[in-house]
Amino acid sequence: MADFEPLTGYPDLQQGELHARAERFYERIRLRRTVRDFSDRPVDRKVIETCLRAAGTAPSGANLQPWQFVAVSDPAIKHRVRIAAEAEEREFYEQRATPEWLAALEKLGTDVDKPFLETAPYLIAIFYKNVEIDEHGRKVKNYYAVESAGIATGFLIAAIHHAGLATLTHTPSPMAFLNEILERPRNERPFLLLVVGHPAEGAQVPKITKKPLEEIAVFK
Ligand code: IYR
Repeated sequence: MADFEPLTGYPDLQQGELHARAERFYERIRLRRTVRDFSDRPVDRKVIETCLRAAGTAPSGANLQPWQFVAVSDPAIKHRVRIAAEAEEREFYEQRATPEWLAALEKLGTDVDKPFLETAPYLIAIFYKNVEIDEHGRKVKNYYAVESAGIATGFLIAAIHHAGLATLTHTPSPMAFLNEILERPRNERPFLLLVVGHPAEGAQVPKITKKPLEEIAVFK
């Protein structure tokens, strides 16, 4: 049975204030950049916990919250992740990637070497769950698991940026090695590996642009 309560957190704002708030968020989020050059400066676990709490507030199919986050700071585990990810990446760059794909990546200057997987203080592996396993070992279905994990990951990236830390969305493919190294059950499917930390001093990022509004949106 549905149980309802009064909505809170939506004050009755005037147009001017709506504009100002929308603008403020845009000006802040547009500064987020994918960083590949991380400092080894530690990050307090509490910061990561709070950002994960923010991610956990994301909407999800039937509110089933079909995600699992694994925050890794243990150097030995990060090392294993790096070795496994680089093996997949070598296969990608040297065998699997089409010339077209490699050409699309050229402006980002990425390659097989992923030192950031060890340098950055935190790796957050995000898994989505199409099914949940209940206490009797039975499968219980989730809905829109991938979409839900994607939304939660967006919240997480925004929260980490807002806190003042850099992120890199890393997608070695396939990522099955994450289940093994992080000892996660098979119903948890790797979605993305988020690298988190302070940018290295003097970090450089590729000169890229974002599509203008007119290209990404229409109003009817
Ligand atoms: N996963 C590889 C390749 C790569 C693919 C895309 I799509 C990117 O936007 C960036 C990189 C790597 O991490 O190098």
